[in-house]
Amino acid sequence: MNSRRLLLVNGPNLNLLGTREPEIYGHETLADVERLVTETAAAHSYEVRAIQSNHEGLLLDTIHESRLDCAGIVINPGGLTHTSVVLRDALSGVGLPVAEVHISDVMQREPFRHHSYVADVAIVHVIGEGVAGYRTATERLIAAIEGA
Ligand code: CA2
Repeated sequence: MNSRRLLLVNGPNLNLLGTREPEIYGHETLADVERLVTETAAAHSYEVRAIQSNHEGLLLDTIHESRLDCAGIVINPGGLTHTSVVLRDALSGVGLPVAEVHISDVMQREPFRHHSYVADVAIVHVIGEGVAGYRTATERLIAAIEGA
């Protein structure tokens, strides 16, 4: 296992970041998110493998493969947060430390966004800090990996 690589997962529709609904998700793009996490991790000598997909199975396959060469997972599961037992099982199954990020404050939105299937398999939760929350999540995850 490469202990200095993180997997960054962005789920369905997050490829649309920066193109619509800026009042909820801001103006930054998915590329900005991936750059932010990559730079944050690099400051701690970690590299990042980034995936965004609108296909649940591809997300599961990528998470499964990460168990071989990653030290942890930063994930914004998008809408799968609120629906997907299989995503939760994949994260639980690989056994890596997980940081869950949400750009918006899901607890202040519709009731169906209040429950997360991922929350109790994640050790870090960052909600409602905008895109900057990915930096917070990455730093907290690395601190946890390193036992700080
Ligand atoms: O706040 C978050 O980060 C969410 O995970 C985003 C998901 C939503 O289903 C969750 O409840 C909360 C939606 C991602 C879609 O992102 C878009 C971005 C720009 C334009 C349209 C969709």
